Amino acid sequence: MLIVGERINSTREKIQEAIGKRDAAFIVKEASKQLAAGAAFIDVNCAMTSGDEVKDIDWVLSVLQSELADISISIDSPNYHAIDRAIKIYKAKGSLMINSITAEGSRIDSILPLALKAKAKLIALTMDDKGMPDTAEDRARIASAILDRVKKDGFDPKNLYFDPLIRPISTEPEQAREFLRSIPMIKDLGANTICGLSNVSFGLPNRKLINSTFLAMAVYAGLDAAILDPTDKLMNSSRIASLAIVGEDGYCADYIKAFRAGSLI
Ligand code: THG
Repeated sequence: MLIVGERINSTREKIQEAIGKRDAAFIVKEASKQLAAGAAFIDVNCAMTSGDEVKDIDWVLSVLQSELADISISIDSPNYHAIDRAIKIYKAKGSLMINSITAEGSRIDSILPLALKAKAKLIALTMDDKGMPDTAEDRARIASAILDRVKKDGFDPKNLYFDPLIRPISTEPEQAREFLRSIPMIKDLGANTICGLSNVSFGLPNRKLINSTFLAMAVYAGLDAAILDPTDKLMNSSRIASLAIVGEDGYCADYIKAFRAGSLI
């Protein structure tokens, strides 16, 4: 399972502060500890900062790649200009992921050429002009339309990750089930699946328990990648145990290694 570390997000106050103060050491530390905990990509979101997202994402990427020469970055922005700048500034030896497009035509038309040129992976939210779908079938229908569109321009579905968008079970108790049902349907189209987990527990106490249990269920459903905090011990334990249970950890080698390293809960 591909892990995208979520901690460098300007919705977190500490990150907003660090970007505002140009605290390079803090940003590098946030990336390093996520990489050490197993993140393959580091998600970077600068939308809630000074008001100049382009300048801020430029600074964050410069700082990260100057200390971590082979870092892979997920550019978390719907903003064409921020994505364009991030791609231009990125010189590290890893790869890029663009987070994200939707079924909205204008956004695909502008961002898809950037992804193709940068040979980046691409996250597509299963969302259209009508908003977020309720059912698994609607999620798969939107994914199929996006897939047809990106294939037409020669984008390799191997590099496409659909996010079926999880919604809070506190207000919509049927939504986690619809999400989970959509995973195999989308994978059958020939693309990958990804999601952020924290929305599932919105409005509930002890959110980490809900998030990590949901991750286990999503692993069983076949989720290929997740945007999460890899330094969260419960989440990490749940991920490693689930992968062993579904047979994606040969001889439970990663599980045993994590146990010996003391990183399981
Ligand atoms: N799908 C895609 N991209 C996404 C999301 C998604 N990007 C943003 C988000 N969702 C995933 N990233 C984060 C980053 C930080 C936090 C949650 C999700 C976070 N949450 C704590 C909370 O909500 O209480 C705050 C903890 C803290 O402040 O330290 O930090 O779904 N494609």
